[in-house]
Amino acid sequence: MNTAAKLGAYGLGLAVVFGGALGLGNAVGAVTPAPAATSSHSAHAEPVATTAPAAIDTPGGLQVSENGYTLTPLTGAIKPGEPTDFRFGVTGPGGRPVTDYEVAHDKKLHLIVVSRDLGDFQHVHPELGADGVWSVKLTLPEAGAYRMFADFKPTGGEALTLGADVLVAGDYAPKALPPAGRTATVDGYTVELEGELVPGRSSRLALAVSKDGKPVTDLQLYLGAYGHLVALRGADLAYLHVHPDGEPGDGKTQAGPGIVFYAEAPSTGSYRLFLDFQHEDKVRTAAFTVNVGTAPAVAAETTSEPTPTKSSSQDEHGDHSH
Ligand SMILES: [Cu+2]
Repeated sequence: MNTAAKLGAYGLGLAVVFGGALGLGNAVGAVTPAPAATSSHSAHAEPVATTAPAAIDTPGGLQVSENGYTLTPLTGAIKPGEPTDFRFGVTGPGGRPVTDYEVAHDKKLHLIVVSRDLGDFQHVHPELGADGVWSVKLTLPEAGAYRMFADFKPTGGEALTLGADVLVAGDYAPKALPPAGRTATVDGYTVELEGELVPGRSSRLALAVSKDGKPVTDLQLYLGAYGHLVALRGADLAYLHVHPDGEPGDGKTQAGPGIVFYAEAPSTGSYRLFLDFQHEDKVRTAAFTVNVGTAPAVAAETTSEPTPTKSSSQDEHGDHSH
């Protein structure tokens, strides 16, 4: 079987397994090899006019510097559980501090800080000083490693998510990722997840919010939307590209119970999804673990006994500084 035929068969397989709403055309397009990978030494892929979806770039959040923009943490030692004046800057091409940003989802910059084991999640909005230094009061609850993600679009530049590690001194006891599941609870709310993450492709995720068994249909706007979804890959905290389906005021986007997103999982693996939503004047975060793809055969053979589960360590944080 030649390569094209193999790819074709693969495409067909994908269409059968995942094809539902996407259709065969899409599925085949997704595996059409991009002509970029040639023997040429040039790192510059020519812009290619093609109907095939572009290959997924390196996910965000894994680099402290990208496209000439560099994230510079400025905070010194951080103690667990103590409020910190968390500060950082972004420099642009030429090394100058970036002071002009475009507003996206109501803010010039979104800062996500998660513990490395994904047990703690915070989504906050720092203040920008005239000198280009961002600052926000932040409490990192426990010792260990954290990743900060700065999600922003410099004026005149591309949207970026830069990532940097943040360390908190002390004894560190990492927790396992909570087991995969389609239901998360937070503050008396239940959120159900529908849809699958598909490696290498954008796919639809629908989240439905209910309280006391009743669908919530009066979600409040938070940062211009009824929900915000952050998705991170467990093994390296790659920050997935997520965009909402529709927007409030377009005549079809409802204030719940359903909130729909399109998300791109760059590979198989375990992911943690964090949904921020606002109801009754409070922002809450529901979190899910999602496994994408199948576990290696070796692992499957050795897991005849149930994995020890820490019962719902879904310690969600509603603390959002706005
Ligand atoms: Cu934000």
